Amino acid sequence: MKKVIYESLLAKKNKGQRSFAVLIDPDNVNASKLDELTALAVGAGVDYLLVGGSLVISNHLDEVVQHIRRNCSIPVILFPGTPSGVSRYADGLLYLSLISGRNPELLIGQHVISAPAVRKSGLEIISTGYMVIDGGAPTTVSYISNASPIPADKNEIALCTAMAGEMLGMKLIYMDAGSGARHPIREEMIACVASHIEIPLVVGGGIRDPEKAYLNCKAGANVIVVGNAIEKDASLIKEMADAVHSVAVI
Ligand code: 1GP
Repeated sequence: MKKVIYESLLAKKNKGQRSFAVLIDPDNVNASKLDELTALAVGAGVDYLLVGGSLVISNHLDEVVQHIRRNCSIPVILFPGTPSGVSRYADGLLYLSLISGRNPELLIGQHVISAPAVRKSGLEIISTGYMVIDGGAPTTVSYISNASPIPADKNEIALCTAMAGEMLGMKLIYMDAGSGARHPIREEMIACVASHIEIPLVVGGGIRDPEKAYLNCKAGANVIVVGNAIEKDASLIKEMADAVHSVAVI
């Protein structure tokens, strides 16, 4: 099993370095948009490109991933909403189990169905405890998952969920307020979870400005994911990356 991406994440965590990931939704890009995003990402020193979404309607995931790979060497990690969100051209795949919900299909059911294809893909598989946190309004992920998000002020539920995920052997915890969330996750919750787990913590959903990205990192996030805000204003990539990389706390 490949471990290149995960080992790089662990090495950065051990050195106190934060990472910045840009989320690309295949439904919202064409070739020229991808050229623009990858050029900005390379210039800004973006650490990872996540590709996927809760609801991928278009049928050009392979094309999108191949286009990115031709343009740059930033690792491409799939962030699939469904088993069809897999492309063998990527570098890795967040193998998400929705541990904040109680929908058996998203905890294990779809994994069983997609396991042979995922194994055959040859991708680096990163087992991820995926936690959806209430972002103040329903998001695509909260609707599609048919599972209640963790209330935004229930730090102890988030903490116990993340601890359980870690003890079950998951390699990452991804706390997500959902794409375009009205309210991003509070720093108090991030700090509470980060101080009780040893595996890397990914945070995303509704982060719109570099200040928020910075504060999330200070609170303990190891990787910040931004999608929507960058779709609206790609020039934010550099400011966001600089803010995230400016935090170096062990
Ligand atoms: C969503 O965490 C990601 O799953 C990113 O969210 O699109 O709101 O940045 P945004």
